[in-house]
Amino acid sequence: MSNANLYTLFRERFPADPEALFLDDVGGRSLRYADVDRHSGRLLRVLQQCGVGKGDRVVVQVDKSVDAVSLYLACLRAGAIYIPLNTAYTPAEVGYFLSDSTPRVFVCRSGTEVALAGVARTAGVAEVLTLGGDGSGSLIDALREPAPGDDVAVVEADELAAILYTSGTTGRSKGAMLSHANLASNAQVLFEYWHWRTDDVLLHALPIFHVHGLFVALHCALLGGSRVIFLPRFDAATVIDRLPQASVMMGVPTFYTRLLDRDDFTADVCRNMRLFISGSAPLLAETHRAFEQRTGHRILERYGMTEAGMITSNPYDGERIAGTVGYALPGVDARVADERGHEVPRGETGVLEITGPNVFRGYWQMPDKTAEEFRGDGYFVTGDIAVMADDGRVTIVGRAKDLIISGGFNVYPKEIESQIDELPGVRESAVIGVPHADFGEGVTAVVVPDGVGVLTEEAVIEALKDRLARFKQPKRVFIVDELPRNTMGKVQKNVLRDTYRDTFA
Ligand code: MLC
Ligand code: AMP
Repeated sequence: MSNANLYTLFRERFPADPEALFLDDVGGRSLRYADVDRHSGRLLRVLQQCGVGKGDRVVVQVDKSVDAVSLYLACLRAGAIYIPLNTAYTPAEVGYFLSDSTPRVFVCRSGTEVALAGVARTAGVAEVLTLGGDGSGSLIDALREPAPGDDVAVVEADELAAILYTSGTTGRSKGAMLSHANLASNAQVLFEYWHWRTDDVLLHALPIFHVHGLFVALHCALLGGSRVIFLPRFDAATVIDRLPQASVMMGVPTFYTRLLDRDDFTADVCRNMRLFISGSAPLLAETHRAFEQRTGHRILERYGMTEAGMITSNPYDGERIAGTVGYALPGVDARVADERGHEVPRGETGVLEITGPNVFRGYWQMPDKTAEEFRGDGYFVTGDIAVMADDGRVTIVGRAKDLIISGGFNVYPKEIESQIDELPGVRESAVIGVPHADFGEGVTAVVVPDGVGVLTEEAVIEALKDRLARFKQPKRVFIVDELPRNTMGKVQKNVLRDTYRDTFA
């Protein structure tokens, strides 16, 4: 029987050269392809000793590192379900994910295990480990102990490899279930579509708890047996320093605007680059133009989401048109539809719906929510408003879902509004995204006090500190007498967006 485990696909393609580097240079540590099996095999053994087997969840909230990548690969090999969490999440937020996913093991950053022990216990998590090399309970310390496992669990194509949480319009995060086949098919398509080469060198500055940095970037590199310059985070000066050694970079639009803000970002710095890719949020046409003027490179913009990996892409050889996200990827079928799921004529606006081998298996333990977001004929409703040209080229023109994207991170207003509405002195609130030169959209709250006591911007921001990850916290809070409403009593967020559009100008 053949094994659909994604790890076997990667392993088949590791380069023969024992010196070939996979991860290069994060904090001075590297990982050769020749060592990937052994390194992930040791972590595999530790996971197995903790009782992790097929279908068990492993929740991971750790800093970006060589070991973190090995832990992901170890989970694949165990047939376990990998659940990465944004390192910015507060203990309160982590508690929700642990209770919802009920993992066998939770791996956190060393130094946070005490703060997180309480929420882990409440969620009934048996093992809390760290990757830290600090003694007790650390996976890294265990690394020195066990002989590496060399097994790779046999899985069916539809078995789950990962659950990635994505917030919802109801304010409650949903776990998108992704199978080995979802991930493998998308990786193989992108590898071909973007003409990946084995001698490509990927500059990797994205976080590895989201689709973009974890799957899109790392999977392409693994399929190529390519080298990855693995930076702990995006820092424009470091990126400029390392770009001359790279041939491919992937980033969110903020990466590109921050690079353009610097005089030392020049065409010469990009002399060995083959491809710059942007996604996760809309890239402004003006950024696309400025980037080409400065470097001679036309950024290739693609579009995707947690539930489906990559969906459309501008072509590698054909025209990369600013402001568009290109064509449905091979194997993906996309249509623009009205609110009943009927396809609208080309050139007209509607919601983008998709099917394909990349589309997820549903939301973890939310069958009703899953059913709501699929049409009867199997198309998944993305919630993005799009127009499709006669030749199939897609332009994203808006969002049907109430979502803010700040620096490539999604923020669902409902979640923030619920937190603000619970604060003493608040009657109600509305959270909007308004243009922000650095983050694309800046989270902004408009709050109506309850008339008892005095409510200030500072007090609201302070009160949210322990409740919400920093990137979700409003960068500005406006206190107003009332919110604009339509005749149905619904808050008019478009009016608010207009009123506050120059907040970060
Ligand atoms: C950090 N902060 C943010 C923020 N990131 N605030 C709003 N939005 C963000 N994205 C906070 C910091 O905590 C800090 O708070 C302050 O803002 C300024 O921080 P900074 O030093 O300027 O931020 P930095 O650490 O440089 O991070 C910015 C960034 C990062 C853009 C490099 O956010 C990032 O790497 N984003 C990539 C997100 C991503 O990978 N998305 C892919 C999702 S997958 P304070 O209080 O300290 O001042 C997906 C599917 C698809 O969407 O299609 O790809
Ligand atoms: P996430 O849930 O983090 O995966 O975010 C997915 C959402 O990001 C999509 O539904 C889109 O709204 C948005 N997105 C991703 N790529 C692009 C892009 N190139 N242009 C516009 N929006 C994008």
